[in-house]
Amino acid sequence: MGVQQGPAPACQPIRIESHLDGSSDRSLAEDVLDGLTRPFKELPPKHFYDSRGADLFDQICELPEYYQTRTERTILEERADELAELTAANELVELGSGTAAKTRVLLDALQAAGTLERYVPVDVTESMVRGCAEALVEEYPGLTVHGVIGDFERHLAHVPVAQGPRIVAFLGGTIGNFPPGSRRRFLREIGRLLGPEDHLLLGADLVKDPRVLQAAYDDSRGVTAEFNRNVLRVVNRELQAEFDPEDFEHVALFDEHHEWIEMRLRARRELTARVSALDMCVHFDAGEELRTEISAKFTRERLQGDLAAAGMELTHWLTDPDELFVLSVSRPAA
Ligand code: SAH
Ligand code: AVI
Repeated sequence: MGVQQGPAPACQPIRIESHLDGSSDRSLAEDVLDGLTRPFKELPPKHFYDSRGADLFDQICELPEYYQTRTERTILEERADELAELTAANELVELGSGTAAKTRVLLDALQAAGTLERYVPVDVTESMVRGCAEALVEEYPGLTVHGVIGDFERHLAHVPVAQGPRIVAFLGGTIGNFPPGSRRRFLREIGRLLGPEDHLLLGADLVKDPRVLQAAYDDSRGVTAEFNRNVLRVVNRELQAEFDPEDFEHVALFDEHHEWIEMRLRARRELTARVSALDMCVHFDAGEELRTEISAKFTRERLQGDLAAAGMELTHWLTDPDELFVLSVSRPAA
């Protein structure tokens, strides 16, 4: 249930709604119960992002091997004015907004064009939504922020009704973290946030040399390995479990058939860990793996196909000279 934190008369620049209210614990419990009792163990990647996981992700974005963030930022810097003119957007809805670091490039352009009125960040990490709302109303006088703390797979209906031309942004390549079937379903849900004149700005990582991909997910400083193991720390804290994250080795491999990266945690020894909140024990054989994330890589055909299946038409394909990453623009199909 949505809980509005404090009164929010029209003159208040910040309004934050939380839709988690303990349901995030339930969702983790369900995912652990379901994902850790299967023959091939799996957890969804959204559970990486407690505040430590969000910090680790920020560190990943600064790594030399992780080209995605700086490449997307450069594309945005080069094309933001064009996007502002194309969309004439009053508002920017951002899914998985994080620290909104790159978003500022777009907000700057919309402000310079004189159209910017409202920013709507949607993220499962409460501290991210609150922190960026406070920072942005300081940085952009006159901007209102309507933050939605929630799971974008369950709570998109709580995104407020559009107040004018809208951009929905889903940056960073997070669309690649969905498996193909749910990716199309999710894009269809996103389409429901768009009116006929609105635009979707979707960042996606492109297929490339597997060695470049491998290095991006297995960096030399071991930050990605820590990010990967963080999911076990989250399970320990939230569900009173007794995993020792050091019992697990970080594995990142490029699946050439599916053209996606898989991150896994591989048990270094046979072990059994109690999960007290669920009154259960989880057994791993030595070498057994838990899949923690897929990160799909795209070609133009793949993304266009996914968008078309979700009722959207690709209109612009903005990429860097090395074609590492794309910022795609699409609209509801006529
Ligand atoms: N958009 C930022 C952050 C990407 S990291 C960038 O481009 O750098 C992915 C973000 O999505 C994190 O902030 C994480 O908290 C959020 N996230 C992941 N799964 C989510 C879910 N199911 N619902 C809402 N937010 C989610
Ligand atoms: C958020 N998402 C797009 C990142 C990715 O590249 O798939 C998460 C990540 N996993 C390992 N490094 C970064």
